[in-house]
Amino acid sequence: MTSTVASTVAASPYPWPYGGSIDPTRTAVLCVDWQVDFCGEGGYVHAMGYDLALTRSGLAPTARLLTRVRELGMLVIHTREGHRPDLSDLPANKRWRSERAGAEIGSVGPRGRILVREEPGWQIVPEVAPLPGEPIIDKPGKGAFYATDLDLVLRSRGIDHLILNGITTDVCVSTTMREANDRGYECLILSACTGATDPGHHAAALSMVTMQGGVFGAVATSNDVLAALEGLGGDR
Ligand code: C5J
Repeated sequence: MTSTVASTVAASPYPWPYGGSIDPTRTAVLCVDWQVDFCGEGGYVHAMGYDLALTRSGLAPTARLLTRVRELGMLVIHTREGHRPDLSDLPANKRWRSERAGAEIGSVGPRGRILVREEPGWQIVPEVAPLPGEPIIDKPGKGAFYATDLDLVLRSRGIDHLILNGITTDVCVSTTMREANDRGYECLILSACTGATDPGHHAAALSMVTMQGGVFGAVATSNDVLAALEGLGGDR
């Protein structure tokens, strides 16, 4: 039996979605770049010398959230950052900056060619792997709307609310949220289901969302979302 309890997330700086309840037919969970290159041994982030615990911390809460939203039949979408094997979609400045950081995109590392499509490092990690039928958006940039058909996929399914998780908070998740916000999507970012290579940048990226009354949307925990989803009922 469907509950009549309002399914609103206790988010900051406003309850989300504002003035209403989560509509599972208009809301997608967007999983950004949970790839070996960003959170796995021998990947891009590891090669740059960062602590993988920081980018892996969101995996367990994200997996729990995915279990529940899939039970409810909500749309789950995944993104992957990566380039064509011939690197023809890799801007020169992105390449030389990665080289300066000690992990040149396209070079061969322990998990194959760094940030190149189809390589082991480019794969999504098993903890939050896509299920058959879930859309996967391959993107050459940081934002998931740039040079992709994400907007078309979302609009074709009537989605106008996004719940964002993934890595890294301050780069690809943040860029994607800003792009989505400019396109009119109402966004919620999940604090413990994201992570960055620097905890200060993670905190700052979340804090920036909440300024000016929620300039890019709202912030919540996955537990807040799970509590709100209880109000939707559905099989357990
Ligand atoms: C980065 C990403 N950090 N997925 N990519 O280069 O955030």
